[in-house]
Amino acid sequence: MDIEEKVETKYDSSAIQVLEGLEAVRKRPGMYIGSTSSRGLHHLVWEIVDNAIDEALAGYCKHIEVTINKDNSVTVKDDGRGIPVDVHPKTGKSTVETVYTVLHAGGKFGGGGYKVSGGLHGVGASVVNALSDWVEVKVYKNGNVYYQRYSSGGHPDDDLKIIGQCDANRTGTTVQFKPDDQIFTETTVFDYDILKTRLKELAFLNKGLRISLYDDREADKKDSFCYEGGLVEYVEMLNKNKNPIHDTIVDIDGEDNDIRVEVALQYNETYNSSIYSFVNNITTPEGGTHEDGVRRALTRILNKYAIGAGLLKDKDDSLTGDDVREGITMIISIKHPNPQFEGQTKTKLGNSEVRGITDKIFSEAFERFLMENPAQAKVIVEKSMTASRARVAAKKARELTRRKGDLDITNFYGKLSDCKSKDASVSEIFLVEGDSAGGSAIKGRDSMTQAILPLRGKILNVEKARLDRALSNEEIRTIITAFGTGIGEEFDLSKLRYNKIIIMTDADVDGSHIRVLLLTLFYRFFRPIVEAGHVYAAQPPLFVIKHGKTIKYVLNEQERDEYLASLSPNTKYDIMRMKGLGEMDAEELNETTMDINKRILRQITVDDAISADEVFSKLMGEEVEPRREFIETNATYVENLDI
Ligand code: 0RA
Repeated sequence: MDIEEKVETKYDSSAIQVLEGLEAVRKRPGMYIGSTSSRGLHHLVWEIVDNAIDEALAGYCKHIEVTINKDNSVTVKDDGRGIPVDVHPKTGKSTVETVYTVLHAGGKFGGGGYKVSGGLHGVGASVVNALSDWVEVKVYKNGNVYYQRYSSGGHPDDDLKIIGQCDANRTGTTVQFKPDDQIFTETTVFDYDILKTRLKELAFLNKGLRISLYDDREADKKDSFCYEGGLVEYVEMLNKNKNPIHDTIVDIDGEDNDIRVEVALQYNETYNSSIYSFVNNITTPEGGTHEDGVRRALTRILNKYAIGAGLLKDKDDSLTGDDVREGITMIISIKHPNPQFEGQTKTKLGNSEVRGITDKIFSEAFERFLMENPAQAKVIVEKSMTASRARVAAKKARELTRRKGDLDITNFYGKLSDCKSKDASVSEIFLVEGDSAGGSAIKGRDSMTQAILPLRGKILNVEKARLDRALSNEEIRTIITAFGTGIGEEFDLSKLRYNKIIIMTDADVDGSHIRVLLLTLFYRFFRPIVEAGHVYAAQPPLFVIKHGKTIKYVLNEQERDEYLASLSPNTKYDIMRMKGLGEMDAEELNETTMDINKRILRQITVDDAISADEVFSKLMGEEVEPRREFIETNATYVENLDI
């Protein structure tokens, strides 16, 4: 084969540069994949899957199969055209080798590809190679099976070679890689559920594409996702436990200037808005121009419709953005050849031309939907008008709260034992279950930096309540006042008075319930506080082990057993199950749960906003059955709700 001859002659200085490139990746893996933790490990899979998704977007790949192998390597197989095997003009090596060994070669190979996936991280297959113990690539095309292997961080074992024949019609690429345990020192074990969640999402976002996942470490563990309806089926799933108020899910799919715009939406009985947007299959939690265009159009079109239908007479009564978003579940997904990301976490779309494009595509299609479905249009507009009336009422309630807050200052400060420091960056607030634990916490705290707010009753379930009703709940008002951020339109994260908000509840069912209610409140009404990582759960210990002068607190049975096993065999010890927080005295509470040098806090993170939304609507919504089912199958998950 002439490929090999050319490769031989060119295998000189450029080869050395290539290896230097991959060496740079190994020196600073975090710069390329974010981290070398479990998250970074899974990132490797996304890099490879993204390439196959690109091939699907180009219209050539129908099925992507991901397998976690017994040795914790991963195989990604696609039925696309196969990576080109000819010599790449720039590198003088096969395109396959170029893709796997030249940094940032992704996208630039081959011709005419509509490369849109990745985008945000899309660092390419060569990074995966650099961070792998070994990689094997097989390309099926021209009736041949081409093969190349790389090892020790990306060095080709040999050139690309034909190792066999295949059906003349068969095309595709199969990549298998084993992450390097010298790089991924924390873990090299892939998590089935992490892969499953994202692959399912990718299947929703790319209608008609089948994505299968297999786990060869366990018998019969597999899932396969394919959604002909795409985003419509996604919205259908999200609204499953939220009682939709109209039948047809609005389905919008258009293209303008090489920008593909897809939107699906449906209103439900809740008062929350669940809007999720994506650019090139990547979630954009900070929104951006694509989301702006759709939001703007939604408000304009519903106002126009309400006026046309004679429902809105006075211009002063115009529906606001918040009004028309109450109870909406909407997914916006655009595919852009050249996205520009900005914002703190680089997850906000900045391309200004997109705003007008999504506005136009959305408004035309949504207006047509309203005209063609007058009964459903009426239900939607009436929902927005009710929201509008409630908004006016809530504003009055808020004004009342504010005034009451001023008058009632003694009452408020009677409940909150604030910290002395006014510096939010060092201050923290404990939300403590019950007055008795609250009392001990007040005695056991560091009063300079730790504020205590004892919670008496059960917190209102805000999943079933609108802002105005939430505001009439005393506990919730106290929390809002303590946080200092305001709520709703007036919310301002920079006014948060504490760097850490620590939920301190017992390690039992009641405690979990209160924790979930608080998390629901934060997630629905103070989401930026959660997203910015300010919310924590205290972890009171379950056992105390005493031997000699040593007192050891442990969190669970496993830690207890490990600690006991670590003691020398003839240690004479006492072990006690800790009682509830309320039964600990101030010193014990400080020692086990509050002292910043000894305590263990669990940060509540929102890795995946859509999953969190699903969890809350299942846990807190109207329907009892899904809640029971969810708690039964996810008992431990509920105990450790890390959304
Ligand atoms: C560019 C051009 C061609 C195929 C591909 C890229 C391609 C890349 C990857 C990466 C993973 N799977 C892939 N499948 C296809 C077309 C080449 C041709 O028509 O010969």
